[in-house]
Amino acid sequence: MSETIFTKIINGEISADIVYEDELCLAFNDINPQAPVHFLVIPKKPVATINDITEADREVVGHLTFVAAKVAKEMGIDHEGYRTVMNCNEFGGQSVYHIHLHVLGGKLLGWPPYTDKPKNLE
Ligand code: DGP
Repeated sequence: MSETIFTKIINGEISADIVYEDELCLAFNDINPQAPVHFLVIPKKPVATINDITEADREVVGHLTFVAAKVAKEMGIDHEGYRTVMNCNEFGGQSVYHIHLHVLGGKLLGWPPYTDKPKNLE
């Protein structure tokens, strides 16, 4: 897969507001927050989309959720609640092709996550 902006963040080539890091993953605040708290948890291994996850990635993919919950707790949004989202491809609204778990919280979130009739129901 071609390198994305997230690889540059992992390699320290561009800066990000990093909130957590370990050997498997990195978490940093989203540059375009959609909620008072909005950070991304990404694997250090580049995987383009959820569709590209292999058997070998099972541990790290599970670890993303573990880290999301740990950081959410540290940020004090665990009790009121928050949302995790991983977008996939065009219909999912994915714009960076390096999987990432969005963690959104700090206010009551709306549902469903679209305003127009979704394309697949037209
Ligand atoms: P998605 O649309 O699900 O692929 O989400 C990509 C997110 O990545 C989007 O919410 C904005 C965020 N993002 C893109 N480029 C950067 C960047 O350079 N720094 C940070 N912190 N976030 C970025």
